[in-house]
Order: sequence, then structure tokens, then C-alpha cells
Amino acid sequence: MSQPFEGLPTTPTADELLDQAFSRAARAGRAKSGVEAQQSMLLTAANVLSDNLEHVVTAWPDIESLDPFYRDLADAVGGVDALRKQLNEVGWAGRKAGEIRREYEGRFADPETARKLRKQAFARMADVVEEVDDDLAAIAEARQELRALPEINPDEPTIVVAGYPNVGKSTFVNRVTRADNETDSYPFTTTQIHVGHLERERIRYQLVDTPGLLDRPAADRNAIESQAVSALTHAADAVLVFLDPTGECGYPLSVQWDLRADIAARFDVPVLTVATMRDKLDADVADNRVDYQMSVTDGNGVTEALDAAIGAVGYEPDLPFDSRP
Ligand SMILES: Nc1nc2c(ncn2[C@@H]2O[C@H](COP(=O)(O)OP(=O)(O)OP(=O)(O)O)[C@@H](O)[C@H]2O)c(=O)[nH]1
Ligand SMILES: [Mg+2]
Repeated sequence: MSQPFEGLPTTPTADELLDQAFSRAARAGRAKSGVEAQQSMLLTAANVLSDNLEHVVTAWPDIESLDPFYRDLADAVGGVDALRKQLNEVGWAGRKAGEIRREYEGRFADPETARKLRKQAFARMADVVEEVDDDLAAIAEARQELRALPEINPDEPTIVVAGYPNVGKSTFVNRVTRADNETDSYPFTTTQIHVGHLERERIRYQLVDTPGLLDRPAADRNAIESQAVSALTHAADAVLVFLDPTGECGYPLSVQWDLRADIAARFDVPVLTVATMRDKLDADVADNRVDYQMSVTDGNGVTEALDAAIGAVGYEPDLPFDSRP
């Protein structure tokens, strides 16, 4: 399983395409003389351009058939409508190169006319390719962003970990995910998505830590971040919201509760509330809205919180984990 944008080839610029097409054409022309040389140049340039432009388009997966998680992320990066339009423009330019060739090739009467017309055809091809330079640049940028996306398997149960910065999300994810399967980080626009894996009763779970996305009120997210959150809502089977009851993370408990409400409203899956940093407190937090309390530092309550999330996902094993042989 790999993510759908991983293998996207480099997107050329208009200049690169034209350099390649015209230098290959010049080489083809040198092998011949007279009208034939001009014809060969015209054909070569048109073929190189249409093949390369078409390749830019066909290299992309069909946006419509993408998993919603990836479609939303693609939408976050520049927007899928814009991307579709840019790919259409590039496809048009590829076909146009072929049209120009067909328009000129029958008119090469004598070497002198042929040379003049071939130059004219090249100038028109260059104009067409220059016209889609912006589209090529936008496609190149979308590719750059999208190929860095995490590999989230839509078929694997996914637990999203949310909460304000410094509440202990990463410490928890690193502790419970398999040591032999280290947490991978993926830069996504202004943020990073971390994905760790763990296995229970032969079922592989994905644990997603999302600094910069689910760590502040929805109103503070920009359009890209909101779209990325929307992608996460497709991927999540359960959400763990972490609260630091000490407030030492820098956010008062009341705003942490507001974030929890925000997330619960956004996600359609079970949302569990976990108070972290239990070791820093003398007693349990007396608030019945807290589902679990734990300390990742001394390990107390960690298994319980994780088991609850796994249970909430709904792939609950027949036997309790601890009673396995
Ligand atoms: N005492 C104590 N410290 C903890 C516990 N869990 C995490 N920490 C510490 O709290 C700090 C913040 O933890 P992180 O896991 O980086 O927090 P985070 O939520 O991932 O923060 P961001 O990545 O900034 O969103 C680190 O210094 C951790 O070592 C805990 O249960 N007890
Ligand atoms: Mg973190």
C-alpha cells in the first residue's frame, strides 16, 4: 500500500519542454537534408511536445476515484478543481502541438519555403507551450506537496490523537507504537502529520498525531488546515482528545474543553477524553467528562486509554489483550 501521489514524475517547465523538443528536432534535421530535414524536425518537435505534455496529465491518478482522505488533501493543496483545470490545459497544449504539425506538414513544397514554415510552426508551438507554463508550475507545486503525504491505509483502523500543543500527544504515540516501526513524519504545508502503527490481535492500527491541525479552535485554522482536518475526519475511526489538567502546557483547561467540543462536533466517530500528566497531580481530576487519566512518564493508565480507543474503533478482540497466551 502506498499513497497515490508517491510515484508522480517531475513536472517539466515550458522552457525545459521546448529545449528538449527543439534540440531533438535539430538532431533529427541534421540526419537529413532539404524538405525532408524540415519535415523530420517538425514531426520530432511535435511528437516530443505532445508525448511529454500528455505524460504530465496521464501520470496523475483519477481524482474522482481517490480515497476521500487523499481527495480532501489534494483539495487542500491548491484545490482539485483548479488541478483538474490545469491538467486539462496541459492536455490541450499537447493536442495543439499535433494539430500544428498536421496544419504545416502538407505545405512543405521546396526547401526554402519548408524552412520558413517550419520556423513558423515552431514559434506557434512555443507560444502554445508558454501559454501553459503557469499550469505546469501549479501542477509541479501540487505534486511537490502531495508526494510528501503520509501513507494512511484507508482499510486500516485509524485513531487520531488531538489536543493543544504540549499536552503529551507525541510522547504517547511514540510510547505505544511499535519500536520496530518508527513513527514517520510527513511535512504537509505548514505542519507535519505523524503516523505510528501498532498491532493488536493481528489487527494493525494507525495512530495519527497531527500537530498544527487539531490543536486549536476551528476558527483559527486557515483554509488548507481546515481541508486537512476534513481529510482526517474521513480517516478516523476514533479520536483521543488529550487535556493537560495542570495547564502547564500553556492553555487553560477551559479552552482545552472548548477544543474538545469543537472536535467532537467535527468528527462522526467516538471521541474519548484523556487527561494527561497524572503524575504531576496529587489526585484524579474530579470531572466526569474525563474518560481516562494517565501518565506517560510512569506508564499509569496508558494501556487503559489505548485499549479504550481500540475498543471504540470497534474491532475489539474476543479476548482481553492481557489474557493472550
Ligand atoms: N510529567 C509528565 N510529562 C509528560 C507526560 N507526557 C508528556 N510529557 C512531557 O510534556 C512535554 C510535551 O509533550 P509532547 O508529547 O511533546 O506534547 P505534544 O502534545 O506532542 O506537543 P506538540 O507536538 O507541540 O503539539 C514533553 O516535555 C514531554 O516529555 C506525562 O505523562 N507526565
Ligand atoms: Mg507533538
